[in-house]
Amino acid sequence: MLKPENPLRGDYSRMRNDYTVEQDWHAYTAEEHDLYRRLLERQSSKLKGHAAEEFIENVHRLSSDGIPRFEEANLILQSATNWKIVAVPGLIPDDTFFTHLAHRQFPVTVWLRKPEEFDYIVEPDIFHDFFGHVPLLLNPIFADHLQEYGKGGLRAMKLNAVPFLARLYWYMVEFGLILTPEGLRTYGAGILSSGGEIIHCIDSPQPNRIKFDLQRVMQTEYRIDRYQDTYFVIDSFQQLFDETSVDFAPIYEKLKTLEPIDPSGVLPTDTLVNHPASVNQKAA
Ligand code: HBI
Ligand code: FE
Repeated sequence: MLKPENPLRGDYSRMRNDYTVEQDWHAYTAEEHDLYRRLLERQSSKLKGHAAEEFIENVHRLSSDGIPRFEEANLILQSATNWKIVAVPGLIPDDTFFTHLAHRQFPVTVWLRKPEEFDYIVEPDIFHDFFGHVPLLLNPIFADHLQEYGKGGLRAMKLNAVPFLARLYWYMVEFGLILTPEGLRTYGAGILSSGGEIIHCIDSPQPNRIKFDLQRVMQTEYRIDRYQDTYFVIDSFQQLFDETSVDFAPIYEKLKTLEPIDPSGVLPTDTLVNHPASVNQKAA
C-alpha cells in the first residue's frame, strides 16, 4: 500500500511467480523475536478504548510469543473464514496484490523492521502486516469486504481507476474509524500498528472525522508520511460492505471529471463526527 520512493527492501530473488516465498521462521534471530515481542506489548497496551472490539477479540486468537508462524495462523484463519496468509518479500505489484486478495490470500511481508524503526516505518513489515491486518481477516464481514476489494482492484486496473480504489483502501483498511455505542474506535491496520496514531486518531481534537461517503473517500488524496489530517468513520462493517457493493464504474467516470480533494479539506456536504472526547463522555 505504502509507496516508498527508495528501492524496495526485502529479498525478491527467491520468490515464485506470484511473489510468494517461504516464511523461513527458523531464520529469525533472537533479537528479532524480542523486538516483535516489544512491539506487540506496546501496541496491546493501547488497544483498550482505541481499537474496535472486533479487532481486540481476534488479535488474542492469533497471539504468539515473538514472531508468529504463518502456518499456525493459517489453521485458525482457514477454519474461521477460509482466508490464509502468504509470505511475500515486501511490497508487490498491484495486480499480484489484488489477485491474492481476490483468492482470499493476504500477503504478509516476512521481514521485521530494525530496532531504530520501533516508532515509525514507511514500508509495511511483518509487524504492520500481521498485527495490523490479520486479526480482522477472522471477522466474516470484513473478510468478505477485503476479497471484494481484490476483485474490484482487478476491475479498476482495466478501467484506469486504481488510484481511486487505492484511496478507499487507504482510508478504510489502513486508517478507518468506526463509531460504536462505547465511542469512536479504529479498525485500520496503519493506525493499529502505530504507537502514536492509535492514540492521536481517537483522542486528538486536531484531525477531521467525517462520516463515510464512498465517492467523497475516493476523491480525497492522502499523505503517507505523517498522521492523517482526515479520518472517515463507518457505523459498522456491514455498512462498509453494503455501500461498497455497488458498480464503481460510473463513480470512476464521474471522479475523472472532478478535482481531487485535499487531505485536510472539509466540505459543506460532509457530516462531521463529534470530537471523541464528547462522544466518549456521553457513553461513559
Ligand atoms: N503489496 N505487500 C503489499 N502490501 C500492500 O498493502 C500492497 C502491495 N502492493 C500494492 C498495494 N498494496 C496497493 O498499491 C494497492 O492497495 C492499491
Ligand atoms: Fe497495510
